[in-house]
Amino acid sequence: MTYFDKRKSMVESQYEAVINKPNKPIEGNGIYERYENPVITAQSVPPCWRYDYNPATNPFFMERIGVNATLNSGAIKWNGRYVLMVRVEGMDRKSYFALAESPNGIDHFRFVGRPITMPDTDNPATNVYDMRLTAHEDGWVYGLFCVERHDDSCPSDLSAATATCGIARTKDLVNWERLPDLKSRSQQRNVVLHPEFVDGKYALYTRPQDGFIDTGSGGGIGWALVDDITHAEITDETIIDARYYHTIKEVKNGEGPHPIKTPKGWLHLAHGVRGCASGLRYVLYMYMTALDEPWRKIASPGGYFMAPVGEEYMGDVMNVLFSNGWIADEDGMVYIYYASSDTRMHVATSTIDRLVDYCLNTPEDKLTTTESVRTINRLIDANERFLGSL
Ligand code: M1P
Repeated sequence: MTYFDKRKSMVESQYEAVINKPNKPIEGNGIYERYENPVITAQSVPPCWRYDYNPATNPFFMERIGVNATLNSGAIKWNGRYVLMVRVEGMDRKSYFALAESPNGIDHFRFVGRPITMPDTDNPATNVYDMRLTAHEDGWVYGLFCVERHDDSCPSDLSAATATCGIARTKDLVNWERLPDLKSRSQQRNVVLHPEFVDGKYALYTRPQDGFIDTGSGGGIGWALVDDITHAEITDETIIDARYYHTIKEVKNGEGPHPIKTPKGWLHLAHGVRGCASGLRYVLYMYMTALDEPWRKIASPGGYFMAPVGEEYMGDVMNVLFSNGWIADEDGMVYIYYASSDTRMHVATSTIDRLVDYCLNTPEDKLTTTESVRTINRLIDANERFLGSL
């Protein structure tokens, strides 16, 4: 066997082992279950996307095009399969979108076809990432994503960048029609399309921000109606989930995937960011809005829903959980796809009933220590009925 053949067979068997590794739940806090293994990592990317298979041009069977990370993925149930629109980040720092699918939503995720060729607009992007998938009632599946370009108004600053919302739509997840980018007075990242028309218009969850990283005066998650998605422009924007001092979303927040409709309201998953000595800390939180007024908050469970644990703390950007994809099955199961530390994809499972219960019955953050202690005492008082004097 040649060196080339040995390496090829080793790489291929390692790849198959990664793809076929079974997953199982490891934690139950009553709200959701985490799973033992990530669902997608850089090693899940097919060898034929990374290796030159010609022994004449690649005698050492070297990896030619490396993958740095697989992260922030949109999600959709498609033809009975659990499909992720994965943000694959190459070793060259450029992200691209690629589809991976699984028969059960928790393991055996396999990339299919090729990386997505996303058409550019007249103003080409340097980088695109973090697609939110929405099967809209107009019959299209939309992908809204962040488009990053150098900020040419600061020619001497190599790190100056702008964030804009890119919009594309598809009927098959593979071939995409690119629409003009969202027009907005501010920069925008984490923009999400609501799945239904509201007052006959397209509805967006937005995240106005002053700069590429800083949200600055952008007060939180916004809401805007758009007449024409093929020339989308934000004219009015109202903040529906504000940031607050000394909370998990003090520095910034952003809508995750589009909300899930339940008989009791819309379930929202979002990320909140706060600063600490080691940098920024990204956690996931939830809130609910009214069924007939998806911009009106009706529940706001205090604190975070999920924060990094164990190896989730470590990766390219430490102390980060981020989610832009979840799937609600008809039987009420919910698959929450989240990335840890901008490096790998995981799944957690729950049910609509449990998530609604979590949102409606978890006490709110009343913003001070005194109020937090009061809330705990109210719980202990109520428990005395069952446990005797406490
Ligand atoms: O590095 C953490 C996340 O930072 C950004 O999110 P936000 O705009 O809310 O700060 C995004 O670049 C996201 O991709 C990344 O995971």
